[in-house]
Amino acid sequence: MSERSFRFTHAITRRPPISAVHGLRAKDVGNPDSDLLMRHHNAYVLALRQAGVEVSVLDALEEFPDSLFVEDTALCLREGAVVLRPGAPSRFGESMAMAPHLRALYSEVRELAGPGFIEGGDILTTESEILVGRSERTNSEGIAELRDALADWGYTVREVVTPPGVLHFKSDCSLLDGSTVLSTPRLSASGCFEGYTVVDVAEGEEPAANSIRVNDVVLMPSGFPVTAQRVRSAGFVVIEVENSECQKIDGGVSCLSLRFSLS
Ligand code: CIR
Repeated sequence: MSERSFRFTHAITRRPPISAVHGLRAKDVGNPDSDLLMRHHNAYVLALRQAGVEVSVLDALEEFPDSLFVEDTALCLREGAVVLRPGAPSRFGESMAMAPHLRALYSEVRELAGPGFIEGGDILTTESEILVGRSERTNSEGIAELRDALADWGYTVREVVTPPGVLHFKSDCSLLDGSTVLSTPRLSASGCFEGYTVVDVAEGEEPAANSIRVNDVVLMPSGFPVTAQRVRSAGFVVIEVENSECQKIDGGVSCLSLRFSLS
């Protein structure tokens, strides 16, 4: 079976701006500590490198407080990249800022014409399909535009639903291997993972659902020991990374990178 959904040669990240203290959040639990956020980001980049990925670290964009969450700006596949249209007005310019970096790497970069919206945090690419959760940031028009953009690359795009009150589809799930997902019970209960093997996160450990499989390891946010043990018991190698400061502005470990393979 192909492993294109989790074998990556490259990743793009962007340094946290000082303005990240003004990042969007559903609930105010205090601002991220800028120094600690930077230290966590450095450790995250190192963890990706140790997983065997060549990581580009782009300069901070102070005018966009959420610009460290590069995942929301694009969908990167083997055949090419698609520049997305974030549904948060304050984040729209982030995609435009990402496009030239994608063009430098890929021979084919597509842009969605709109008027729909779609953020990368709502997109889960598995071995057999691309699931996209409708959310406050991603609407059916955006999903239809993505489906059209990918048609000739042979991908199936399936529209699903992000649970109410949850920022992104992938706030609540991640890929562990081509056909195994880590999910919150509230999301898996929706039935969207029929045909997949599902590992549920432990009650009270919902943020652990946002993890990433990168080559031979699963990067998980630290502080969720029961779920980490479940993932290990399911046969995966877990590397924990500190993510407390991103969590204050609703960011998980997937949001901090675009991961892809150029070979
Ligand atoms: C936002 O609300 O857009 C940011 N504060 C967090 C974005 C997290 N991104 C992601 O889950 N892919």
